Amino acid sequence: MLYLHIVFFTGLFYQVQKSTSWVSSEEDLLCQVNVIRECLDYSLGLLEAIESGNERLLMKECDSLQATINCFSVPRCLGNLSHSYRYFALTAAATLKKSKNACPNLDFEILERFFKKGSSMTCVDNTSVKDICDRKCECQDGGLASCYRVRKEFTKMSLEERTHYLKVFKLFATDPRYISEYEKIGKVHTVVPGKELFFPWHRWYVLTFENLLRQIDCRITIPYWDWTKDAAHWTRGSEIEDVWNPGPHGLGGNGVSPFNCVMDGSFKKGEYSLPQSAGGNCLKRHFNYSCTLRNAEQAKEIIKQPSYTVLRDTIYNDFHQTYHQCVGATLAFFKTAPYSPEFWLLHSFLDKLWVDWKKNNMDSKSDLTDIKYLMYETGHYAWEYLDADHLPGNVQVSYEE
Ligand SMILES: [Cu+2]
Repeated sequence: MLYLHIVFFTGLFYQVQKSTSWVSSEEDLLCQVNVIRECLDYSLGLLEAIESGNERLLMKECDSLQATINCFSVPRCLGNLSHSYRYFALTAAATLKKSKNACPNLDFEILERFFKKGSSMTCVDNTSVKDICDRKCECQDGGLASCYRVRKEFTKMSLEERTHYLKVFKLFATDPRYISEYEKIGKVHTVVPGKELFFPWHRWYVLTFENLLRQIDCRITIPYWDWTKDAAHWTRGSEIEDVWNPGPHGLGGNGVSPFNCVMDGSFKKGEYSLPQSAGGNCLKRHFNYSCTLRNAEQAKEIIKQPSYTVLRDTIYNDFHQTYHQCVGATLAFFKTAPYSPEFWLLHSFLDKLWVDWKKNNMDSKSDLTDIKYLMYETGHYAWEYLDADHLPGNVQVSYEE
């Protein structure tokens, strides 16, 4: 009986391996192939055991099957191809668990949620629902439409959510599988476009970085930090919700002399360092305690006034440059700034201010539509990034207040 099951799974496995016709885009296919390759890597022994049909060998592979299940349990891409592999792992696990109690301790509940969620996706029209990748979608004609990635304010996220985000960030920044991608995306910032392309270029940059993190876990979005709400205490790390808190949900605090290395939190010296091409040093901060960051009143004012040029210049000089300089050290230099986690919280926030301004000033025009050359290093034109509701790759982004 067990043997028959095995033949069935092996058949399914090869069939699934060949079919790629469901896949929607090239990027998605790449994501799915990566997931499948990585997750099945844990089960190479299992696959061999399946092919050999040796039951005893198979029983020995319970742990590797569990590792595969755990790997498939993290959603990383939307497509049906990885869905089929999940199904494969789930059925294999269920069968082994049943067959003579081969692997009685297998836990696949976490994987089952994909299939439960899948079947409950027949949603009620005109309500909103979250998809597997946590995108907020509208229900239209019984299906999902208009799915948004939701970026959240960092200090309002739950501590678990923050910890998870930082864990994925750090995995991307330090794991040998991803580190070259991390280095590459940071290097793009060596030459930054001038003020003119400030908003669209950084929108591309944040989105591209977000896409990379979403290949590790597709529920991730880049949070923003609205420091203007509490500008007077921007250096504080003592409260549990503070950005600079030393806990696993925080970025750690100011650097310590003589070298200004960060010595606490998830990115402390010894646990995280910059890529070799950016100096290979510890993450450094050198808070300027006499700095005054812009406050909520000033933020409100700037997004109300109608001139795009005024918005851009004020955000660039008074919000952006100031923050880079006040935090100092790693964040103060083009070449190293993107290798600090605070860089992404900052640029996500500035992008939100642009979104908010646009909501308030629907009729205002920028000169960005007329730029005929591609934005540096991006392969895209500025006008492709003017609307957060319609971004390249069929992406829609919104910011939660
Ligand atoms: Cu910047």
